[in-house]
Amino acid sequence: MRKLSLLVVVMMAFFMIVGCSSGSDESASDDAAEKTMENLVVGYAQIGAESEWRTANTASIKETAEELGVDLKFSDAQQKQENQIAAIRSYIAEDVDVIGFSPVVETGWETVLQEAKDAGIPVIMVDRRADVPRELYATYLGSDFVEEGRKAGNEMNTLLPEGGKIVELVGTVGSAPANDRYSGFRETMADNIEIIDSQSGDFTRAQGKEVMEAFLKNYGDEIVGLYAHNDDMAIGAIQAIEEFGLQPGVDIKIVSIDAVRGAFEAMIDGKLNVTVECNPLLGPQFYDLALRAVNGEELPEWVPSEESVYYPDKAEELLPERQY
Ligand code: GYE
Repeated sequence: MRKLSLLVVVMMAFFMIVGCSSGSDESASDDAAEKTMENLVVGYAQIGAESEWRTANTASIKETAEELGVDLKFSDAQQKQENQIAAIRSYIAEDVDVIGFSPVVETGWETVLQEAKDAGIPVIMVDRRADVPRELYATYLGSDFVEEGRKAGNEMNTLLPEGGKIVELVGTVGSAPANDRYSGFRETMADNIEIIDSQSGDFTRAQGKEVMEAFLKNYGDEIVGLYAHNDDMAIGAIQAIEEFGLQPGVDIKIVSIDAVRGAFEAMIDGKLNVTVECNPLLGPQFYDLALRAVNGEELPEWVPSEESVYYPDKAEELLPERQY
């Protein structure tokens, strides 16, 4: 009798262990199951709110998350790399499924990206690129900034067939778009055009205005052209040019990049000559790539976004269709 009850106890214990382990097998296979948008947790380390472009980009990231039912943790680094690094670290600590970020500058990301990799969290670079080894990120989604610079250079050549002296408002120092728009422009710029000064306006209207004021103070009406790395700096500069008593778009030809609504309005007013498009509506492509990365798919090194160039003659017609 005692033997029998011992056997029963042993058998019960056996079945309990098997039962438990098969239960944990199930949850293990749950973990390995394909993620969907509805159970995807994303940490997104945004740069800041420096321009109209960025505002549209943030809206696209947030609105698309809502539409898809993605759980989004979002942070704004106020244009500071240390804040972005801290945000990425907090997403690693929270064990999110995937991290998206727009590196404010190109260098200085290896350590934190290695931490994400060690934690098994894929990282997608959005809009701006960092200069890091390929194994530290899943993919880069963004524009061809060098090509944008080349297009801007060609536009300046057309606007100034006689050549002349121009000034340049550079974006955030050390950022991928500033570096690439700087070099792309110089690839196509005609020999009769001379860049007499080039300073950063940090991609903001306020600094674009301030730097243009200094340019005008130093060179006055010698300046026949302005190349601005984004529309916001061009819009700030337009104000400075008007306050100086010159006509923007006429006395000083202006080429900028982004194609935000403010640029279309300036073109309608005849104050901006050309804007080269840089598409900020990256939300849908970002979540698609994020989900694929989490589900273990190998992604291409770079997923480029499509863009165009816009002129004053179509600005009025196109403005109502612009989403940013
Ligand atoms: O052109 C500028 C913004 O990284 C492409 O950042 C982006 C740039 C954009 O502040 O307006």
